Amino acid sequence: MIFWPRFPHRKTHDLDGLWDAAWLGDDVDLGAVDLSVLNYAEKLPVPGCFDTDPAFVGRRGTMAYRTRARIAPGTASRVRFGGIGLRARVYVDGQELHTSDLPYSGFTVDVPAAEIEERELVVVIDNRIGRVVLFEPWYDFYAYGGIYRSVSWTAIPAAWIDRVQIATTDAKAGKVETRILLGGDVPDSVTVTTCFDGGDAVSHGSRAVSDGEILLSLDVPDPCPWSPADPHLHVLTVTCGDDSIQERFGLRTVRTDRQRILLNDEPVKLLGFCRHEAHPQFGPALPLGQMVQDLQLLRDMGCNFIRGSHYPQSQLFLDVCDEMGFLVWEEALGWGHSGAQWGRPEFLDANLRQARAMVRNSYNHPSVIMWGILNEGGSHLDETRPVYEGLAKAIRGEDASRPFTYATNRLFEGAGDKHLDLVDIVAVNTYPGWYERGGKSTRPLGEILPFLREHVADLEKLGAGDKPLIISEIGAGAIRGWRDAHRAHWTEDYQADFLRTVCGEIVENERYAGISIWQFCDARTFDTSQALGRPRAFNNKGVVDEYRRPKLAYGVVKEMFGGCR
Ligand code: ADA
Repeated sequence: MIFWPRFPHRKTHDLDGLWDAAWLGDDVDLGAVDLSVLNYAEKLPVPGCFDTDPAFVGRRGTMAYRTRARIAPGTASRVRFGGIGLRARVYVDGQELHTSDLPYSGFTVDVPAAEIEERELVVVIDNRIGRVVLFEPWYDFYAYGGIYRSVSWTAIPAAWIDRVQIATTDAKAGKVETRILLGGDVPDSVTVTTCFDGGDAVSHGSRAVSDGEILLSLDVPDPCPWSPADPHLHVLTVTCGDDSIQERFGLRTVRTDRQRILLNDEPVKLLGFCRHEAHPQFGPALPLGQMVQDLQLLRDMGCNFIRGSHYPQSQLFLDVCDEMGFLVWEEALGWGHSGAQWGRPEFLDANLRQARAMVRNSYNHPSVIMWGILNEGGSHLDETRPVYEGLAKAIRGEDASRPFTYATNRLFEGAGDKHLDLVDIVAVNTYPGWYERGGKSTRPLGEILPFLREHVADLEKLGAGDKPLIISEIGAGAIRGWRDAHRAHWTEDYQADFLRTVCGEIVENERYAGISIWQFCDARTFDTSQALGRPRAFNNKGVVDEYRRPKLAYGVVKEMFGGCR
């Protein structure tokens, strides 16, 4: 499926569909693949994960995917990938063109022109953990193998438009700053035309190109701000020379003011969930229908907010969030790093590449209101400072228009979290009443409120008392269908009681700028003995199960959030 932006002058092939596939085994490295001897005996869907399919379920190893497209001879082209996992090598007509080691991140591959018309695209996927820096065996979600998201192939002119970044400076008056990013044989100057919402084209004459970019300040005719209540979208068409691009965007600003988050200069309270892109049959390769259903359920509960835990989001999903009026925290992949990774140059390098790609890919989504990094990283350690600082700087360098954060669970460790000075919004993951202190009470619900209030006091001590605070994770596990008079851990009853206590506090207390409950739906996790604390090898803290069937807590959250939007 083709997501935004669109290129009206280019021939674009949507490559989603059934591809040929060849299973190479469980010990073949990408570098050792000989394409000429592959036997494509299988058929697999793209988008899709091979290890959710009955024939390869649970397998770890290497799979080659193959498809073809007709590109006019002598024409250069680009293949656009919405996201793969865990590692991919891309070949066209047998020539190796790219390796992606950033799971979930969207990327493009430039393909040189050729004299043949029918071109062959092969993508070899390796889903073995340990082959990429950014996925470790301790991550509490399943590491799938496949082409998770849509793929398209487009012919490009000699000089082409890569993206146009659109930043709102005044939502009501419709004032935007645009940054046109060019690629290919970039000329010194080029004629530029713009047009909003299919209206009259405005010529900007010949514009000088500096560092591959052109900057323009524009006024949107008939401006209508974007908000959750009225998610109005505008489309900007930019033509430079022979190429055109259509970017969809929303007029909205987001900033923080002391303890509050302001959307279009009005305070907003973020009420919602952390959401994994997960389904037993599809892994993270969710069909559009499932994305829409998830958002309908979230809306039904009165949510306005989604933390896209724990990786760069699908562009298609963000398109739908733009249209349905959800506010999204998008975060780079990273989970619980507290060991030896910090000093390794390749760790910083992969994180920087990933963070920059995330911001560039998602820049124009009005739904995305903040950037996050490194879930539960070692932010209490001095040696982690260069990575946190480097990423904060890189993200702000790409986009100064959105707040920056990371989810910490290190307020209590050592001298506490050491990098809160770097964030615009403090985000705390905390599990009182579930992973109970001491582990002695049968129903430790009484632990929740004192613990949350302790966090608020901690922030004062750590010098972050004046920043907005989001409880970015809190939750309790429940096995759907397990109801019991004891209302103990793992019952739907305990989870419902737990979330009633939590939501009551967050909704009532103005100190909290928001919450993303852990989590929306149950999601598959490790296939190892680490799953001993994860019955069924699922993280069961969803308020709906993996098939989106509600637990008792669904109704409780709906009751507590309802009317809060
Ligand atoms: C952490 C982590 C989540 C999940 C959660 C839990 O906070 O960020 O991904 O693993 O714990 O369920 O314990």
